[in-house]
Amino acid sequence: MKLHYAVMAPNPDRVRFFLQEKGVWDQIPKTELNIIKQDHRQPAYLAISPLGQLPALELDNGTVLTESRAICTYFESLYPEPNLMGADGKERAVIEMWDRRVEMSYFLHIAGWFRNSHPAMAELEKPQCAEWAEISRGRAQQNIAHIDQRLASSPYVAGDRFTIADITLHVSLGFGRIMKYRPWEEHSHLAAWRERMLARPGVAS
Ligand SMILES: N[C@@H](CCC(=O)N[C@@H](CS)C(=O)NCC(=O)O)C(=O)O
Repeated sequence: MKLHYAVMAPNPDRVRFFLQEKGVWDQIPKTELNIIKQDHRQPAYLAISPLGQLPALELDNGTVLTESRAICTYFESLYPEPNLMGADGKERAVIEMWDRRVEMSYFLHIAGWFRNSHPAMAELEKPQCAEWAEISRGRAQQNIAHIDQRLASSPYVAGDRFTIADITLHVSLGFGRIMKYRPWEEHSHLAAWRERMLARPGVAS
């Protein structure tokens, strides 16, 4: 198997933190691509992953997984402990619900804001749309308040223990810093949760 990834990119980071939490990141064969240099749009990579997105996991039988959550699902089956995606049907559903909620209500809006306004994205996101960026910024700022409220009554995003949903939120907050957006400075429950995340060796790096 081979994992194709990039540094400082949120979807590859989601998989990296997941594997670091499982303690197996160093064991996985990998190739690192540079998104800014557009390595992921060159024919060699497009032959593996025609959408030209990272990460991608190439399996020995030729199967290619190209969604970060799907890649995590596969690694969860290879390395079941520590469990990060749910131990039974109900817990899996609850964790998926929160993970998707973070992704759809926050991460995607940070991405829309960044991709449509940051100069570093001008070559990759054509055309950039200022109105889209502004709507995305507003939605991200509105929706992080709901996540803060969730963390007022729950120590972790999906409940009483650390899961992939915390990784997705942590990666999303890191991504937002590119836009100098630090919502933990105005949301106290998010701030307390973030301190717990930064204390974890698997996600702090
Ligand atoms: N839904 C996909 C999204 C993958 C994705 O958009 N990856 C970004 C990096 S975070 C990418 O490859 N961007 C390159 C581009 O847009 O040209 C996943 O979860 O893996």
